[in-house]
Amino acid sequence: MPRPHRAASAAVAGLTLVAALLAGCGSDESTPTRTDTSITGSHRNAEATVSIFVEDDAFSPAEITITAGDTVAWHFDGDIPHGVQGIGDKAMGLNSPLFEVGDWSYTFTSPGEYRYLCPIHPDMRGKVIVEEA
Ligand SMILES: [Cu+2]
Repeated sequence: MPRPHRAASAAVAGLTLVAALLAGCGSDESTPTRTDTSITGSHRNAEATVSIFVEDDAFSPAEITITAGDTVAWHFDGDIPHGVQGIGDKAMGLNSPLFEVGDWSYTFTSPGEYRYLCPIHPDMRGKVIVEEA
């Protein structure tokens, strides 16, 4: 049963979105012991979205501290492509497409330090420190 080819790009975009959502939600392999069992829903208090700007050859700010449950949104605005790629097992879920201009976000559910770099420019590095909620 052939499908119209023009649907393919929309489908790819949809899959990319789903993949991003799954990546954001599926990285809880090292969940710390939670003593606060009263929070059972998907919403914790005061979840925030924090912005990092990706211009040519730098993440700005290069280091941020957030609270578990917060989302980091990388805003790409350069003349050449950049990406976000985690360093080490802890940051494995950080794996964005390459953008010259675009947005990519990731929700950090587990406390710890997440280091990342741009896969094209390994000298472009950043760190997200996630504190316990
Ligand atoms: Cu780069």
